[in-house]
Amino acid sequence: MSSTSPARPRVVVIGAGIVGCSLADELTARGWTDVTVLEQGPLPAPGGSTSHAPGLVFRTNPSRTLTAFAAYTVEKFSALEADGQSCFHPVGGLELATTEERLADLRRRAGYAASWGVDGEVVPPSRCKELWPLLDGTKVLGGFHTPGDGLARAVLACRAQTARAQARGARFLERHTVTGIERARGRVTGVVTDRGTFPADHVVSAAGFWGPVVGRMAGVDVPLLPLAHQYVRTGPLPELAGATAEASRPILRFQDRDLYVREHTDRLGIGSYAHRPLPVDPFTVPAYDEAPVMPSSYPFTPEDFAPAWKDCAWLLPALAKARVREGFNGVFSFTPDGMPLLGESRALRGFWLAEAVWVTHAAGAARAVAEWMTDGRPALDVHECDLTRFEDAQRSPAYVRDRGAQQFIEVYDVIHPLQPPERPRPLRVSPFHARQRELGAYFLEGGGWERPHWYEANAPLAEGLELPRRDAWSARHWSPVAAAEARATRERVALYDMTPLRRLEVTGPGALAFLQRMTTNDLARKPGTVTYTLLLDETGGIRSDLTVARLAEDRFQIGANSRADEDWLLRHAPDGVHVRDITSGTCCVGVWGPLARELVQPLAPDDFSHRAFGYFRARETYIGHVPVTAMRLSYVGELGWELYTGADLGLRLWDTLWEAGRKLGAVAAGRSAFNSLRLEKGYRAWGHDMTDEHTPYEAGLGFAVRLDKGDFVGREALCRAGAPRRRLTALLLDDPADVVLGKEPVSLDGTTAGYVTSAAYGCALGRCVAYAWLPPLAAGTAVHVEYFGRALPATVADEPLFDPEMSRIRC
Ligand code: FAD
Ligand code: THG
Repeated sequence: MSSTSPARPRVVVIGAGIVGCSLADELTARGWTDVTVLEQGPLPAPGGSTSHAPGLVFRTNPSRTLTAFAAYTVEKFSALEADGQSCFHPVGGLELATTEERLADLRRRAGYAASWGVDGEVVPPSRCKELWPLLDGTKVLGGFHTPGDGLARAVLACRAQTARAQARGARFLERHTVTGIERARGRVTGVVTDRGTFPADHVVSAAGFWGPVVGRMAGVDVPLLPLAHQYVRTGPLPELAGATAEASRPILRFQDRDLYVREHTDRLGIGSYAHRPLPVDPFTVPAYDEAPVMPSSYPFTPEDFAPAWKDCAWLLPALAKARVREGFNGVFSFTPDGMPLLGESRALRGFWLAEAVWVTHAAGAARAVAEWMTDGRPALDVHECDLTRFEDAQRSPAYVRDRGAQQFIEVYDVIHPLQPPERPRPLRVSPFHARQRELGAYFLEGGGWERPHWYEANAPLAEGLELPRRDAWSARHWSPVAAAEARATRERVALYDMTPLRRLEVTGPGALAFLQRMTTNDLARKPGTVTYTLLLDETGGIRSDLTVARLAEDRFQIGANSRADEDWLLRHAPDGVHVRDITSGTCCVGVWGPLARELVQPLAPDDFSHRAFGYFRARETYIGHVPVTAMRLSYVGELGWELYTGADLGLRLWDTLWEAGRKLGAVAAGRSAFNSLRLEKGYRAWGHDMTDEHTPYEAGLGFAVRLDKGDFVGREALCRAGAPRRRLTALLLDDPADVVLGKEPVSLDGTTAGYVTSAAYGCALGRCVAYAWLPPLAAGTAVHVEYFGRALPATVADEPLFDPEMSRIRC
């Protein structure tokens, strides 16, 4: 919470959909009772997406955060009622497979469910038919049954939460249209409506797909695209005659055809994502009184639904005699990555977003925002939802449109964790891009950057390499060439494009004091040193891990992770300390391997010997004609340097290194080798292996904390922390032929005890390395990692797995 907020701040929430109502409930439950919810439509069904949502809640999601949000929605709404009716109807969920690929995907989803604590099981066609007698059992190959999923009664849940919040003092004002946001000195001060102005210390936009409209009033980007999605109800089905319950069968997903189905007593409701994207301009949505039905409901376009109907009748033969009785094109939000937009704007303090949230995730997302506002941070890691996460190049209207539409198209597709977006590509390229293409780079994408995962030019090196055969899934976006590149790095030397590594420059007379206060390690060392350090929050949770190079008394270069790092530093920076992201204008090559010194030394005017240029040292020097900042460190665990220069000189730098490397057998190597090497060495990747839910001690990063250096953010919490109850644990898969990819459940004595964070085949180890969150376990403990329903044996290992003496780096 910002220090300028009073003890009982005045909060205005814009929008009384499921998100706004849930938020009012969560805030008032935490004692922030001065809450006013402003809603342009009539209550309790004001005409937004919530007003007509069929309310299917499937909790299982590749994102642990979204699954936790959904689990809380189920838990909360199950305990809520209005008019004697529960706000959640636990009919269960059933996802169907009609193809082998989908069936395999359901097994993988069952793995996510187990990892995140959702009860579910993959069942045979006979059980699917038993659960859903209307199915043509011959069409399905199996299903994923989750008994705890079901139907949220969204409008009822709005009413129940409104009543609770009102009882604690909140006001809900219908037919108040917000037209402006008032501000002074970078903070919100009030909200203007057509019926007067409401002073506020905090304003939350929970305006659903109107988010961009409210965002514009506040001068805050809200990167979401409203899209229409078709939903129909059939007439009564004779097969369901006599039904009295609203629904009694599990909610169904038929993802192979982009459809879902629920019962409405003796009828079925069918939702379709099978049609073309139907974008809606949020600035031209009619007001409630002008809308034919309601603002979020557009006229049904039957031609878009025709193929979906045929597909549904194929699966549910009873539909052959039925027809669509009513349908509409309902509007809701899609973001470029399909995740919600949560958090406070830095440019306009006190202005929060709680947008692009499904009913499924509404209670959980609202709780997270309420915790964030009242406690300063959500209990759960929400970095995937953080509104700061998009790069500048990912905020253009064109990008939001392209990616939003693609999210709609792919909503039910089987998506590989490495699958890059189709469009817009290429967006960001490093200065070495032309050379990478010449070398046959296999590009994937991250943060808008084209990132080589391996280079086909290295294919000859993979010949004769003995590698275990991979299953089709783990073979996707992978090549044996990556293993050859990893080996070349360990045996000779390789060039890695590190340009996408985020770089921040921190300057000014107070820069050292500021960074000392913000991070855990001691940075008060002489210019020319690099320090590995952590950004913590007040509770001791890891917000990021950084390298900080002191290049001059008052000038630091930081190697960072997400955009949130810059945001966090900027929020805390005192006057006179400047924080600037320099990533775009600069580039970086990592030169790593036992021959790295032989490669670099002849090109440099300075002494690159171990004595003259030690480990974790930095200096400004030259590589041939190119001025560089050289830092001696290596995320892959080999001797070598990160060489930074301006983007304009990047190609020259690459070519110079490449030419010099020829006689040493240097290769260009990609992300795939990089990831494998860093896991062998035990280097954590923030956002995957650890987040702000974890302390440095749990994550095995206690060595980067200097409690005796003076106060820093998070220190007090660390001093109070007891012995870790869980640890980031290194596992080695027992069978050299087994590989896993990440997020798989790990079981101990037959019970799920944790989950894999990241994993890769380690060439030097000849096994797959997997890091996992587990209770503290002794090295040698036997566990199992579940992969597509198979229990793969694995063993807890001592860290680091590779080169524990550091003999390869400190030489
Ligand atoms: P909304 O419900 O749209 O609420 C936003 C409110 O803000 C509106 O009431 C609006 O009037 C108000 N507002 C906007 N601008 C202003 C202003 N300037 N001043 C005052 N008030 C303003 N999700 C699921 O989880 N499961 C499903 O099965 C499901 N099915 C769906 C089916 C259809 C056909 C559609 C369209 C959506 C479906 N969704 C489903 C998505 C879900 O409905 C939405 O994601 C969710 O309801 C969004 O809730 P919200 O509170 O953010 O937005
Ligand atoms: N390079 C640079 N900055 C970075 C990364 C990088 N910042 C973000 C991320 N990657 C940080 N991650 C690590 C992880 C481990 C190490 C460096 C960056 C590392 N650790 C050594 C170890 O643990 O043995 C040394 C630690 C120490 O001596 O304190 O090298 O890739 N520029």
